[in-house]
Amino acid sequence: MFLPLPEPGATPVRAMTIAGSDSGGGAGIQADMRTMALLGVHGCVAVTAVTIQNSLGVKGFHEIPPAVVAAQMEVVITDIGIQAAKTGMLASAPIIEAIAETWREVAADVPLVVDPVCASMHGDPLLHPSALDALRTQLFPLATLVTPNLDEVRLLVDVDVVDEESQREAARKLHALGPQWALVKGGHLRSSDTSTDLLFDGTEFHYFPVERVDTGHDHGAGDTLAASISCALAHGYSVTEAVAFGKRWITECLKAAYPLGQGHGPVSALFRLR
Ligand code: PXL
Repeated sequence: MFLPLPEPGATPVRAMTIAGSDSGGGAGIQADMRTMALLGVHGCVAVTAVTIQNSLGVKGFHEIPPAVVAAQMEVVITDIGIQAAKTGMLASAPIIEAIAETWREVAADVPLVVDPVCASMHGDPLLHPSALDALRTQLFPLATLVTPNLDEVRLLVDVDVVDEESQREAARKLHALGPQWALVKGGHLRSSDTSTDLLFDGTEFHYFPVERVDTGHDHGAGDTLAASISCALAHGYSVTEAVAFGKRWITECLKAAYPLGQGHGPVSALFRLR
């Protein structure tokens, strides 16, 4: 369940989140940093957008200029150094292009988890529709792993995942866009008590059945899963090991989810403090 912790005073393993800020603290950068910290990983940040949101939804967002996103990445990666990164909300095509260009220049060999965030759980858009192509053509080919949810799968490769066969078809189509691995979540498939995620490397299908946790509070679940996978990759785990680890972590975070405000509460990594 946990990753090796650093000794006090020793420099921890570092991971970077390239993502948006959630003013409500449940998702985005705030969720990523919480998971990184509670797994003993030093989290670094390239902020892409500042959302104005609470538990009821996203009221709007302010985009960070692409050059500022790129500069955050560059100064951190060339000084502090990172062993893995993840992307979340990227907002626009110019931001995605700046991230991809910088990644190719300074981090080409670092494991990268791309969580292709398109909308909030309330359906509020977090990515301009015109940016889908940049995601597919610029960022996916750089990814070690992509982790779309089923709505994102539909937008990206036009597959409705309703059963195991369509889940495999989605994995094949996502993999064809260039990432080394594609994870197709089974979280929204309602046919069984377990949720089975499918991981594909272009050759073999790997299945990850996990206990389904029914909670009304799952804000930040996708972010937390991708962040925990990036932490395990930063520690040198293989992709299959890192996904297995991430599934265990998000299951515990879902069990610990709590109500917040008048709407949806977040998944919680805080269980780790007990
Ligand atoms: O959970 C996806 C997500 C990612 N990043 C930010 C968000 C959300 C969902 O609301 O606000 C900033």
